[in-house]
This record gives sequence, structure tokens and C-alpha cells, in this order.
Amino acid sequence: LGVDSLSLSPSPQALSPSPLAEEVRTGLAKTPKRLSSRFFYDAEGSRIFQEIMHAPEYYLTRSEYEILDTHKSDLARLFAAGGYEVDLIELGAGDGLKTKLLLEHLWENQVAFRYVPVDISEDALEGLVGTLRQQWPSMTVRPQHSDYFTALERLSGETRPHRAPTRRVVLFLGSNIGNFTTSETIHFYRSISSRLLPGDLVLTGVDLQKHPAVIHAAYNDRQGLTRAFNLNLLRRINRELDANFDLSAFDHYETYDPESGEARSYLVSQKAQQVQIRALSITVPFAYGEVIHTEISRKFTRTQLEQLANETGFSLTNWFTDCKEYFADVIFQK
Ligand code: AVJ
Repeated sequence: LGVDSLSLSPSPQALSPSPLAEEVRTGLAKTPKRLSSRFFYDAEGSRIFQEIMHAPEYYLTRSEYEILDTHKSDLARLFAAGGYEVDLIELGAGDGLKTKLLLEHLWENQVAFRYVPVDISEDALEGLVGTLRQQWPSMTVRPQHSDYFTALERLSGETRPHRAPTRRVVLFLGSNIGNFTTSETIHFYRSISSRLLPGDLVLTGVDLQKHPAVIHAAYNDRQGLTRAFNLNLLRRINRELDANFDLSAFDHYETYDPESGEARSYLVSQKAQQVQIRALSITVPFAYGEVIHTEISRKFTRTQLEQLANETGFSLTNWFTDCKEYFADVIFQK
């Protein structure tokens, strides 16, 4: 009895910690230290990312916008081919600026569809849904504030409406795939694949391998937006976990390795220092020059994407690029 009643009153630490708290506790105990880029997107991080998308060096968004604008009618035809109704499920919708191009085209061409934007940033999602309701009040929009895997779980639990044959089209735009490691990528596409039916589609936006200097510049913009974006992670930890990172004692550093296709972002400790994270009751030591790895932004080749499709239960059926061939939007069919 004594033991049972004790277990009913857990210590404060046992009360489920936030995902950020878990990440900071485990990531800063690793060698080398690391923090996942998924925690970049608090309100301020989402705002800075909007600015990055307008930076002259950050070509990714403009390239993908060009692709979707040029090929929106091809895409709409693929989505609705065979008279299907379309369930558009967008993973990591963000501000949805590029998706609006597609939605507008589908809407104006009377394609029957339902739009399910999924995002981990509540701020980004609310903003998106607000503008959609304003622009198209009778469009069916079902926002989901969750991570990708939770959204996929819900998807597989849901039965498809009987009213008409429905095709699921999963949108994963903006090179968000680049943030995964290779094994996460395979796991991700397999778990999507297992939740789809034959004929369903995934449209993925991927950044392509190109002159390394072009990629390097995209993550080292002259206005310092990428730097502010990276450092904002420390500001978020200060605020949410009562920590005392001195932002002026950390720098932004990015490398691009053309052999692996990985751009990597780091925060560099510019002196030997100790940081208190009071909500976790820990002190984290940093050596002079020590780094925290905060992001991978992987760049692909077409061959790698064909392989990915084949390894995960899909085939690559369509490939759309911008005029510079910087970026691709690729269709995987189940
Ligand atoms: C939103 C993940 C595609 O990796 O290019 C931009 C985020 N990081 N600048 C990317 C980001 C630094 C971006 N993604």
C-alpha cells in the first residue's frame, strides 16, 4: 500500500516534460552536442523563417514557387485523374504561400478537394487557416496542430468518405525532407506508404545538388537572417526553460559538403562557459570553440530520389524542376 500510494505522487521531474525540455536534456548531454531543428519554429523562429524565404540568397522558396506556378495544371490533372475527390494532406504547411497557388487552381477548376494542413507551429497554422477562410470561406479546411507522425497516425485511423472515390495526396514541400537523416527519411516514406492505397500520391519538394557556393550562400545570407534564426533557438530555451545562454557568446556556422549533399548548421561557443538551465536543474559546460549541431539541410540527386521511392513502396512517376534546375517537385505514386 505504501509503495502504491507513493507512486501516485510523482516527483516534479516525472511530470511529463515538454518535448523541448527532453531535447535539451538529452541533446546537450551528447558529444557532439545537438538540438533538433524542429524546435526552431516558435513564433519568432517562424517569423524569421518568413524573412529568410525573401532573402536574395535563399533560392529554395522562389524555385519551388516557379515550379508550382508553371506546373499547377499538370499537378491538378494528376491529383484528380480518374474523377477522384482529393484529400490534400500537407505535412509542415507553414504559411502555405506556395500551396495557395495549388489550392487556387484546384478551386477555380472545380476539383473536389479537402485540405488538411499539418504543422508543429500553432502560430503558422492559425495564420494560414485565417487567410484561407478569408479568401475561400466555403473551402473545406481541417487544420491539424501536430507533428508529422501523429498526423499520419490519425490518417490511418480515419476511414475514407463513401460519397466518392478519394485519392490521398500527401504534400511535403519546401525541402522539409532535407532536415531528416537518411534513416529517418526511409522510415518516414515507409510509414506514409503503409498508410496509403494504390494510386495515392506524395508530392515532395526537394532541393537539388548544385554548385556548392550557391548552397553555402543560402545558409549564410548577408542580412544575418539565418544567423538570427539559429541563435533564436537559444533565446527560446532561455525563455521556456529558464536558461541563461548569452547569445553574444555564440556564433552561427554552416558547412556544405558536396559529397554527402548535407548542409549543416552549428552554434559555436566563442569562449569556455557554463550555462544554467534552471527548469532542468542542470549546468552545461561549453569549451572554447565547441559546437551544437542544430540542423541538416540535405540536397538530393534524381537518382537518390528514384532509389528512395523504390525502397519505400513507391515509384517516382513525375519530376518537375525550375528553369535553373535548382529544385524539384517530385511525385511518388503508391
Ligand atoms: C524549412 C527546413 C526547408 O533547411 O532550408 C532555412 C530551414 N534553415 N535556413 C532549410 C532553414 C536555415 C529550411 N527548411
